[in-house]
Amino acid sequence: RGFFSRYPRYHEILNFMSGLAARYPQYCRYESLGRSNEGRHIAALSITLNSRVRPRRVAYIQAAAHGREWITTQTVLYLAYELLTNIRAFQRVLYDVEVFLVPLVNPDGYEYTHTTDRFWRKNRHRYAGHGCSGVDINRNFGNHWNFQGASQNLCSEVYSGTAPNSEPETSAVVRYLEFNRHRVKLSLDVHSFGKFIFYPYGYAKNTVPPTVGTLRSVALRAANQIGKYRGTRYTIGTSASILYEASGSLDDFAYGSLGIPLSYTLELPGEEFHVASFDIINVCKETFAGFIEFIRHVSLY
Ligand code: 0X9
Ligand code: ZN
Repeated sequence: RGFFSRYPRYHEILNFMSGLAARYPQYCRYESLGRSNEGRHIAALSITLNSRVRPRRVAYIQAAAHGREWITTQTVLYLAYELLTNIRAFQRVLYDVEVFLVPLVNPDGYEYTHTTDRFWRKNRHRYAGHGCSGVDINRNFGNHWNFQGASQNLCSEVYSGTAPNSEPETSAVVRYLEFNRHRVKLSLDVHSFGKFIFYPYGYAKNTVPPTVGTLRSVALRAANQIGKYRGTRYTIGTSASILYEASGSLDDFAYGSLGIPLSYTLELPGEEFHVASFDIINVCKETFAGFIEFIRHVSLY
């Protein structure tokens, strides 16, 4: 498919998503969680075995909270495409599980990386009288907000915003997760790059969550599945211990504030946030195996 051999723009992504929902109405719903700073939709796809029945559990997967991490959107769209075109093969995994996908959390930042600056990370919040703009959505969540690895300097790449949840992109996600907190068993925040699977907590070193054993073993299984395609090897741990401390991120918020038992940040492969066009499909395929493994564990809750 041509769609996975290049990087689509915002409108193409929305067309792809609504196209899937139109083609598979019995399994798929298209919705908007809200609008970004610049008014774009935070679009979502809900995938179930029967769209008239509300499953007891939800697997939540989001991508591109950081504008420049293009490959992440593609892997989540590929997941939607593969599930829907092959849904009978996933009957067991999807039993009483709704897969809820938000492939483009930060559409403004994403579009800006296509038009103006390939390496833009933050959203596009503008402040009157300031030269710098943008809040790091992955520092804007309300768990240890602005505690470490975040900045109150507007010009910083990790500017945490004026308050927890100050950004429309953050609050669209938070509203959905809070409303569904008892159903959501998995939260996967897909980023790039580095081939890491991070579990909580990321806000400080040597903070180990009570269920670290489960978090590790599910991550290990997912990493194993990813490796089967072409030997890609992931490193598993907390971001504080293997990358850096950073607070106000979705992983800590989902686990620590909402009690979502399986909460992770994935850092996909890539070189300096980029994956070459010819390689998009390979990253999509290997990551797909990992996604399915994560989703498989949702049915145990
Ligand atoms: O810094 C981030 O937001 C993530 N890395 S990225 O290079 N994609 O920007 C890592 C976040 C890991 N989670 C926590 N530190 N809580
Ligand atoms: Zn990122």
